[in-house]
Amino acid sequence: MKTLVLGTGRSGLAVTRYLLEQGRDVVVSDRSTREQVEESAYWAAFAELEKQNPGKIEWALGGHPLELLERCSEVIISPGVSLHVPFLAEALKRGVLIKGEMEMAYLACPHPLIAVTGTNGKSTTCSLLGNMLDKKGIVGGNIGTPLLDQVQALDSEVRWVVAEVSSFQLETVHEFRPRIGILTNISPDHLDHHKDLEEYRIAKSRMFAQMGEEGTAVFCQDDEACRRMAEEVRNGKLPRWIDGFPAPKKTKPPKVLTYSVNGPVSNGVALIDGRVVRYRDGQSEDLFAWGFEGLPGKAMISNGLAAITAALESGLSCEEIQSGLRRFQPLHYRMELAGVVNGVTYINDSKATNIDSALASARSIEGPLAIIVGGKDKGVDYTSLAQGLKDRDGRVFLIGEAAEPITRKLEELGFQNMEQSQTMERALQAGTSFLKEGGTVLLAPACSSFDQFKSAEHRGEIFNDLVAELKSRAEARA
Ligand code: UMA
Ligand code: ADP
Repeated sequence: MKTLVLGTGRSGLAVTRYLLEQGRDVVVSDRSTREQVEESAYWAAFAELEKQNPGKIEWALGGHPLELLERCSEVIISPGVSLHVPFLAEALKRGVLIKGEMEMAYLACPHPLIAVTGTNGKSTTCSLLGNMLDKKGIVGGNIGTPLLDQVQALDSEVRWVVAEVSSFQLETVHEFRPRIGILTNISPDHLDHHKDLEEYRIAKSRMFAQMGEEGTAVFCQDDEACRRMAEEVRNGKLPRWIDGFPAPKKTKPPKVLTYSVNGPVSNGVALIDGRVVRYRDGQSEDLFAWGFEGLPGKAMISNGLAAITAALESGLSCEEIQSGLRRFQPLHYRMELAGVVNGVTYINDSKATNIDSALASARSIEGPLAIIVGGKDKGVDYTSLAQGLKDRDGRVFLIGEAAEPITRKLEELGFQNMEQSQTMERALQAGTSFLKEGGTVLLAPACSSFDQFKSAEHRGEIFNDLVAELKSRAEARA
């Protein structure tokens, strides 16, 4: 029997390479046609693998034919493949084991894992932990680098592996058992992949399903969905398992810690009067003053507290933690200052790919606002976005596939301060003209990017390039 790999992106490539190293025969399948796959960024690497392993890769491109289920004992899927595609629904029915690269990376990893999931703040929290651990840790996973590649090439000083884990990746873990697992928050997202919000929540809960008493589960006390899941973990009553998957082994619940920017917690870390305070069974211990320029605003402080809670649990000293926080450079396309031209500030939050993150960004900006919203429609309800935009009262410039459903919701609320820009270029021009007296043009799309761009990073790059052009034209005129 062969092993079937679904998807020829970054994750599928890492899995194929790993399986070939293990001497396995592999079928690689993608819904894209051979021509499309050959044009992708990863084709050269696949072709090289095929050359080095003659006869070991079989291709099934342009779809996932059902007959493969007769010949393959395992299916390893890429994160972007939904369990609802008909091929996988059939595989589940036939009891074929479906796994993902995160599960394989966990099994291949020689060190304990600190895993971070949540709708927003994953990359920032992981990067902070990477800074704090310094040479003692590496960061990978959903952040952009397949963890399976990384865990096979670790420096000897590494003691901890920090994994950014998406709901897509968590759907297909089985034995996965991080030593420390963090949930930052949950709000509606990815409803084009998951059936509904509860299914999205169930996927996130798989992070904690196999954790035993040697583990620590960390939750944001300020987020309702986190408080609920913390309770479920404490009581050993996580939401139901995915139908067709093996049930988790019964374990004693892990230790539960929480963090808060709003007030004390029972066990964990909180920000109190500008200072970071650790709590153990209600007893407080003052650690250090908060004051880290790279982490402005409540959301970033919350990510900082998540990282501090996990770092303390992994045995790092306050000096190591503060040094990591001090060295933190804001990540690209997350509230990034793209430039200031003729009194207008341009902020690039291309990574605000859901409603909660986009509204948090809009609220954090003071003064006149032109906000660019829209992109690929992920099937979420835009009512809260429309209400939040109305309350913030800036002018809204709509782009992409989701422009229409968002416009409808804004109109239902009687909001009219908006225009259809369709493209990023037009939105930026129109936003700039609107802010003649100064203010902020904010890119906070609340949607993913795949309708008009290759990725959120690509969208961010285009925005920065357009701002750089504006700047050089303004300088040439001056
Ligand atoms: N495909 C199929 N059948 C399907 C669906 C997709 O064959 O039914 C194929 C596509 O044609 C394509 C391939 O699968 O060739 C793409 O796979 P993928 O979408 O999983 O992308 P990868 O390049 O493998 O990258 C994945 C993650 N992508 C997604 O989750 C969508 C990357 O996260 C991750 O960094 C990488 O693995 C390494 O772990 C990106 C992401 O957008 C950054 N994540 C989402 C997010 O952060 O919001 C969850
Ligand atoms: P993720 O990896 O989960 O997408 P990032 O750290 O990359 O998260 O941040 C993405 C966007 O989400 C940021 O641009 C910011 O707008 C928003 N954000 C970050 N952290 C939080 C948080 N804790 N709560 C709400 N929004 C956040």
